[in-house]
Order: sequence, then structure tokens, then C-alpha cells
Amino acid sequence: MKVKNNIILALDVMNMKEATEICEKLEKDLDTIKIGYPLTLAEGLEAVSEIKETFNFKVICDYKVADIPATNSKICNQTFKAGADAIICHGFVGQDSVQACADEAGEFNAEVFLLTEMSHPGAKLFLQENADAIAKMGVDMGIKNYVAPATRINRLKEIREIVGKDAFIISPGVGKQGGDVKETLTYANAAIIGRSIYESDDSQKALKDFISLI
Ligand code: O7E
Repeated sequence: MKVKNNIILALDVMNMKEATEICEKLEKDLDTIKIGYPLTLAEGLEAVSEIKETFNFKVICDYKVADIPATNSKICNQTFKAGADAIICHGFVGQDSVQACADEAGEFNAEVFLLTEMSHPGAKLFLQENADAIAKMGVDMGIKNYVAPATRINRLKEIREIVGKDAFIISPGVGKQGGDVKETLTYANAAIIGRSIYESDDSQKALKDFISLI
């Protein structure tokens, strides 16, 4: 995946009006957005189709898919039917569940991102000790895209070493969660940024400020 300016906007607003206004303001400098549960639960899966139809964005659906294979397939099927270019799935559920997402993505010529370690402090409790194994599983499965934390650069670096230089890593946690955009992009291909942009009084300037730091 190619991401303009190496920044993906996390569009975690709660209604289409706000989502559309932000996209209009930022569409010159962005070409990839991430839609998760906040907007989808507020507005339905149509939010994905509507954003795809209105803007020339690639849409990554952040549904952190983490179920049995049969259910994962159904979740992915609906998401790709709505027009998503990619979906994010959890790795801790194991190879069969991740494979179900990858298989469904293959049917739609879409992509899967494998979530390794999360960016929040709580991820240290259970997820961190298994994150390397999750990344290794992804490599063995031929997964090309990963999510790794901008809040712990050493971990981002270690996960990059596992998945290799040709893998595509997107990294959340820049801005509000404390991660630094430039440092993050030393190891990640793109930074995922949400509140620091969409909660700003001037979201255009907030985005441009990040771009100028890269
Ligand atoms: O902190 P913000 O506002 O810049 O938003 C960060 C976004 O990335 C938000 O949508 C959150 O749900 C997501 N995220 C994390 O913050 N940490 C993670 O470990 C993983 C994600 C995520 O996007 O998961 C899949 C990429």
C-alpha cells in the first residue's frame, strides 16, 4: 500500500457530518484513512461506502477482527463488500483465524494488516510478551502488512526486525499517546494519527505540522 505523506488519519469521529467535513479539509494532503468502531457503530457500515464514494481515499477498516475463522470470514466479507481496501485483524487468535481474514481479502483483492503489539500501557500486561511470536507467525504465513506501536520505539524496531524491511508497518500512537512522528517513521511506513488532527481547531494546520516534521 502507498500512503501519501506517510500519514493515515484515524477517523474516530461519531457522525458522518463531522467525518465528511474533516475529509474535505484534509483530502489534499491525505489519501488513506482508517475507520474503526466509533464511526461504524454510529453510522453503520455505509460510512465506509460513503467515504469511498465521496473521496479518493483508500480505507483501512480497523475492526481488530478476533474471532473464530468462520466468523472472521463473515466480518471480512461484509467489510470488503462495503468497499474497504484493507482490514485489521488481531494476531493473538492464532493462525487459522488470521488465515480466514487473509483468504477473504484475497477474494476481494484487498489487504490484511496483522496487529502485533498495541500502543496503550495495558498492552504490556498480556500482549507484549506474545507480540514477537505473533509477528513471526505473520511472516510464516506470508502476511505483508503489520501494525506496531509508536509509543514504544524499541518494540517497533524489534517488530520491524522480525517482519523484515519489505513488510509494510503502520503505527498508531503518535501525538496524543505520546509517540513522535519522525522517530516512528524511522521504522514504520506510515503513522496513524487521530485526535491530534481531528480534535484540533485547525485540522489542516495540525496535519501540515506533522508533515513538516517528517
Ligand atoms: O490516539 P489517536 O487519537 O491518535 O488514535 C489512534 C488510533 O489508532 C485509534 O483509532 C486507535 O483505536 C488506534 N490504535 C491505537 O491507538 N493503538 C493500537 O495499538 C492499535 C490501534 C489501531 O488502529 O489498531 C489497528 C491499527
